Amino acid sequence: MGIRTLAIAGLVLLAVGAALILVIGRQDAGEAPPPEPGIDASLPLPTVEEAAAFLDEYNARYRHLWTAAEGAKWQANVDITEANSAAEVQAAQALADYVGSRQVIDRLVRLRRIPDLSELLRRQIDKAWELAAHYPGTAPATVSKLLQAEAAQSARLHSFRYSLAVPGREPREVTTNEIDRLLLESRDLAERRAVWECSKLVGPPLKDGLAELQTLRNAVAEKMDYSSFFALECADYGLTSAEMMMLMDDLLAGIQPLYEQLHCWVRHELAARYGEPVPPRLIPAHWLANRWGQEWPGIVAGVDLDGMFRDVSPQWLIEQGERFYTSLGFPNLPLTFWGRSDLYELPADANRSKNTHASAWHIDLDQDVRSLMNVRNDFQWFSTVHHELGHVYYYLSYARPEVPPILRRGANRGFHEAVGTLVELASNQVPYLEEIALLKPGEAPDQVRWLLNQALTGPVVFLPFACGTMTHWEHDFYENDLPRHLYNERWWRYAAHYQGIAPPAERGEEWCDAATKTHISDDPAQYYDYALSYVILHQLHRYICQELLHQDVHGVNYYGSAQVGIYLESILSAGATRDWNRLLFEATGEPLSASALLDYFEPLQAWLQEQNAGRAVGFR
Ligand code: X8Z
Ligand code: ZN
Repeated sequence: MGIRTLAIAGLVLLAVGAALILVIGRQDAGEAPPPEPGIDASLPLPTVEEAAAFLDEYNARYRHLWTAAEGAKWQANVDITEANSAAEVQAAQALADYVGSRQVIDRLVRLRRIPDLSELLRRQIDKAWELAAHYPGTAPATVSKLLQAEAAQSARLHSFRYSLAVPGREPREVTTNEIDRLLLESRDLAERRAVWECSKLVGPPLKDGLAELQTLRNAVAEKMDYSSFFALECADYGLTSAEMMMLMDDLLAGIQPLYEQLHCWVRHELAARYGEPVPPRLIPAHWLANRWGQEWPGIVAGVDLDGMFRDVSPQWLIEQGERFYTSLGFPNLPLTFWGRSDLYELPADANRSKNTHASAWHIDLDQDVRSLMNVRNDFQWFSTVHHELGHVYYYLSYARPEVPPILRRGANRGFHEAVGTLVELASNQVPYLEEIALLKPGEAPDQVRWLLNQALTGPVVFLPFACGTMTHWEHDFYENDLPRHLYNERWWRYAAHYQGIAPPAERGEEWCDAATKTHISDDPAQYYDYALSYVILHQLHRYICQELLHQDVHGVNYYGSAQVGIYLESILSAGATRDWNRLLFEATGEPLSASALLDYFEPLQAWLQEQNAGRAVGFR
C-alpha cells in the first residue's frame, strides 16, 4: 500500500466563493489496516509504547543528521566549491541512509498497523514514511546518484555567470540583481530583449542535469509506489497528483476573469510605453519586469515604490522586518541569525559565489535560523525580507519540546510560504507605511492604483504562472515523463495558454527555459505551494481584519497588535502536529477557499472593465 491510500480520504467539492476542494483527513484510528504485501500478518501488532520509544530514537537521530546535512548544504550554497558540494552530498547521504534505511522502513510498516495511535504519534509515523519515500534504502544506488545529481545541478545553477550582450555595446558580466533592475527600469526594447535573453543563458547548461533528475526522482518515488515524483510531493497535502491539478485548475478558473482584464489593460499600457502597436494576443515576455513574467511591477503610473527606500540601508529593511514581527509579540531574532546569515550582495571582486535566490534555513531544527539573501534597498527586497522572516518565525515558533523534530515543519508547505507573504501583504498597507514614515501623509496614490499594483505584483498575475505554467509543466515533466525534445515547446505553450505571454523570438529545444527557474531544480514539484499560500493567507488576512482588528482589508494596520501575534503564534507553534484542513478551519471558520482572495481584488474588476471598454479582452 502506498502512502497515498493511507493519507487520502474523501474529496468534498465546496461552493464557497470559487469552488475549491477540501480534503478531509481520514480518521484512521480504530481499525488495523490490512497487512502490507510481504508483512507477516501473524506477527503480533506492536504496542503504542513501542511506537513511542521508536519515535524518540528516530527523532533524536533525525535531528542530529539533519543538522549536519543542512549545515553542509548551507555551506555549499553560500560558497560554491567542489569541496563544499562533496561535503553536502556526503552529509545528505548520511541522512538518507538513516531515514530511508530498510530497518526504518520495516519498522514504520509495522507501526502503521497499530490501530489506536494518538494523532501525534500517527502524524510522526506518516511524516517519517514520506521522508523514507524520498530516499528508499531499497534503491540505494538510485538514491546516491540522485543526491549527487542534485548537488551538481545546484552548483551549476548558482555558479553561473551571466554575460550581457546589448547590440552595439561590449559584452559584460551582470548579476541577477542587475538583470532584475534593468528589466524594471530600461525603456529601450533592444536592451530589454538582450537582458531577457541573457537571463535565459543558464538554461542549456542545466538541461542534461534536469533530464537526469527527472529519471532519478521518478525512479525513487515509483520504488515506494507513487505514480511519480510529482505525486510524492503532493502527499504533503494528502492529495494525489490528479487532485492537486484539479485544485490548481479551480483556482485558475476563479482568477481568470480578472486576469484577462488585467492582461488587456497591461497590453495597452506597455504598448503605449514602448511606442509599439498593441499586441493582438500575447504580451512579449521581455516587456515585463520579471524574468518569468511571474509578477509585473513598475507598470502603474504614480506608484514609485522604490522611492520609499532611497534613504534607508539594506540592513534597515531587515531590521524593520524584524520590528514588524516583534511588534506583534514575536521574539527578537537570535543573535546567531545576524552572525550566521548571508544577507547582502557580494562585492564584484568577491572570491566566492553564492546562490542568489532568497531562502530561509532551519539548520538545527531549534534556534539556529538563517537567511540567504542579496538585500538591496528597494521595494522588491522589502517584500522578500518579510517573506523570509515569515519562514524564520515559523521555525522559531514550532521549535519547542511539544513538537517532535520530524513535525517541525509547516502545517503543510503552503502554510510555510503563507506566513511571510501575509506579513508582506500587511506591510504593504498604507496605514502601516505611513506609521513608519515610509509614506508621508498625502503621498499614497489612490486606492484603486494601490490595489492595481498589488494585483500586478501579487496573486492575480502570479497564479497563472504558479498554478498554470510551473505546475502544469512540472506535472507533465514527472507524471508524464515529458521527453527532452519537448521541454521548451511545452514551457512556452503553457506560458501562452496560462499567462498570455510569448518569447521575443522562437525558442527551440537548444534552450531550456524552464530550468532558468531555480525551483525546477532545487524545489521540485512543489511550486503550487506558493499558489496555495496566497489562498491561505487571504483567508487569514480577512479573518484578522474582520474578527480581530475590525479594519478594512485594504487599509489595515497590524503593527503593534498583540492580538494578531497571539493568533498567528497559535497557528505557527503547532508545526505539523495538526491536520492542516482542521487547523485552517479552526483559524478561519472556513475550509480552503479562494473567496477571500477574489473578494480582495474584486473592486478592480469594474474599474478595469471601464478602462478596457471597446478593447478585445482575452488572449486564448
Ligand atoms: O522562492 C520564493 C521565496 C523563497 S521561499 C523568495 N518565492 C517564489 C519565487 O521567487 O518564485 C516567493 C514567491 C514565489
Ligand atoms: Zn518562501
